[in-house]
Amino acid sequence: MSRRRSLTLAVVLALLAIGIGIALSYAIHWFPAQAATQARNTDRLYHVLVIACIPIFVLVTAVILYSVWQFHMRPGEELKDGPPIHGNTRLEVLWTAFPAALLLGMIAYSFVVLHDNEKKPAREIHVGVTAQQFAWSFQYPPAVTGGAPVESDQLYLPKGESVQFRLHSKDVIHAFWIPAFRLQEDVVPGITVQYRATPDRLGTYPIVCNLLCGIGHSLMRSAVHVIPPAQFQAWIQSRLRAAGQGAGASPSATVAGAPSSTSTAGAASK
Ligand SMILES: [Cu+2]
Repeated sequence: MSRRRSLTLAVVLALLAIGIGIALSYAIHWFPAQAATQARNTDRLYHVLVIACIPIFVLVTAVILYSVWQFHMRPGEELKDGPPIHGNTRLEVLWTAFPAALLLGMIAYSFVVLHDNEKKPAREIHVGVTAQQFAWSFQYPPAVTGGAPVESDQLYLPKGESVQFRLHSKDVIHAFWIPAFRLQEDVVPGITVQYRATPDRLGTYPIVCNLLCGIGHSLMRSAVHVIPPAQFQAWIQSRLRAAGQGAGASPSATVAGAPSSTSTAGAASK
């Protein structure tokens, strides 16, 4: 086969591989459900990066395979040296400038998406997240409950409302991860870490500690329940009532325990 024809064949195969790669990146569902606005932004970013990377991967692989195919040593040439060439300045400028521009573009787009995800919305509620070996607990301050603070071991959030989480650790470093929100943040003892999300899909999704924190690390899981705002208010009210009825109810009494411990909360849990 002439070199021209084999080059055409290589280009056609490369284009085919790019098409298959991009089709696969769409056809396969790589991620869990998207349950927050931030998740949609993050997934779009991921898709753009994958689609930008597929042609690069194919180009590099195609050049390597083409060179192996066309320029390998034939029998009897084992002791021959390659031709003494100086290089190609134009090519070298191109293969430095093009990846640099591409990389800067991807960095700029990532920055914009992450910046958007962390932007302070006009209205948001605050929820405390406390990590300890090996459990999560969630604190709703009076500004959210309209009464005494409420504590829960499951996270309840109203759909469509922005939440700023304030993460604390009582012992070692943990990582607060809600895969459905596509966000993860280290929870470091001694400091308060902030983390924002706007849940926009009803349902129950896992909360995972994603940093090895000790022997019970794999059990350090909880769940986030995204519920309609009215149901969220009902859940808060049921928690306040349960706290009021508790033995020695003090104004600062908090309620911990299974969310289904009262019938109202059970109904609110989905
Ligand atoms: Cu852990």
